[in-house]
Amino acid sequence: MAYSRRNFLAGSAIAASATAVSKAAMAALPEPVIQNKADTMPPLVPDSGRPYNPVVTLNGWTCPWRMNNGVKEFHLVAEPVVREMAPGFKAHLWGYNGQSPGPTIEVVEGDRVRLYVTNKLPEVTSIHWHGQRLPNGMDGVTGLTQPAIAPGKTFVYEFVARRPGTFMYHPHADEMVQMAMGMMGFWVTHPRQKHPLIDECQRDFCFLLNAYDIEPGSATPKIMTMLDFNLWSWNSRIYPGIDPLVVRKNDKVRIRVGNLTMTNHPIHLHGHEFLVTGTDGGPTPKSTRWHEVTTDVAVGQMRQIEFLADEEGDWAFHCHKSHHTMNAMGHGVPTMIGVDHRSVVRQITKLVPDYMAMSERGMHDMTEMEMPLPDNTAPMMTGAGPFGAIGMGGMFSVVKVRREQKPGDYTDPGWFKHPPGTVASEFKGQLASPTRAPQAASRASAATAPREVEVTVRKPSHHKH
Ligand SMILES: [Cu+2]
Repeated sequence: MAYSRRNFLAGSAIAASATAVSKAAMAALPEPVIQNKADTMPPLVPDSGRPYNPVVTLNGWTCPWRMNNGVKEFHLVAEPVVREMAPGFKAHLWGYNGQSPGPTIEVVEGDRVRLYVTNKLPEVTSIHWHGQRLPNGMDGVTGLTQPAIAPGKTFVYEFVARRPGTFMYHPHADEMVQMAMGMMGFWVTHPRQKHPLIDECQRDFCFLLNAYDIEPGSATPKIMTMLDFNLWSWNSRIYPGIDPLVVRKNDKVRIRVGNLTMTNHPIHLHGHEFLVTGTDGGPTPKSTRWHEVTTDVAVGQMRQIEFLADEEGDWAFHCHKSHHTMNAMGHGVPTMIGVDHRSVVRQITKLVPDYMAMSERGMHDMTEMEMPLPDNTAPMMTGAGPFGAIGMGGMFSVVKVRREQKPGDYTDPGWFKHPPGTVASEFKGQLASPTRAPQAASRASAATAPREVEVTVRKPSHHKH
């Protein structure tokens, strides 16, 4: 669907912001465009400047710009925001233009870009344009290349987007706090003309990996957390709050991922192999590309993957660290698999009637449990699929490949309707009893045979030992 900027503005509940900066001062600036929803907005087809095939930001949007004498002008407002991380769960974050992450900046190689940054936070900030070639004084490092942007002040950055690729932006002032609070955004520089290393794609998605530590029942991240985050998110959304990546069968698909968490994320796609076609340094030489189904994105890195979506279905797409596909879990939960703790539960239930014993059979039961949760808390593992509970949270989504999807249509087609006979199902025939492998001859002698030890009970253990 070809959305003009007018349609985009009309259809996306955007409002001009009433800023603390004086009206006269703001008159010269492009009006900041504020977003108040966490929906995935349709691609913003450029209505000025060089043409390009725009990206789709997962649960996000692209920042509209103003052309001023050949310069593309953007206006970012750093401010406290309320981000709906999943339906029913709102976090009090810091971000840009009403959301966290901020809007995606899309420009074309060779564009001169002017970015106004207004600080409406209670403390100083700055923006670093992660990965860009630019004059040193535009690099955004507080104290090193510029003075900090004080609350209420607006700074202007200007440089030429010199190389095409996938980039990010984030503060370089009180970074630990400001990034833990959600301040970050995506940046895509499209090639100016046909590029030998950049293929045309029909779908081009982007999102940032981020993480928060928000205690169940509260709304503000704990900014001192370094490792034990409990919300692993894509664009400050957690599954099932992350939209599906909807594509038409046989579309060439590009997905751009940037990592601004404190750990690496092996990003895994089901049903297809992809090539890593771009990194932080831009497009990769063709001789360095090989097919994979998982690519690790380290802290501060960007990765760009591409594949031909030629297999219809609902394909899982997720971080392969299994703790990163869960929500708001306490890490102090002991492992109870194999432990018969029924008698203990009976004792505790006398004291605490609502007490729920966890998972002596594994944790899948948690997905179907109607457990009372504190207000403003996302369930730990969730998502209802056509066959029952999906049992996923956090960094998980679905790539939906459909034959009947119209070109450029991103609306969710619902669950895949599998052709008859193509779904795994219960076997109802006669089962043969298993044949055990015979003992090796050298082990037969009683003198040399190791004493068989069978471990039956794993003691409740703690994550931190
Ligand atoms: Cu991960």
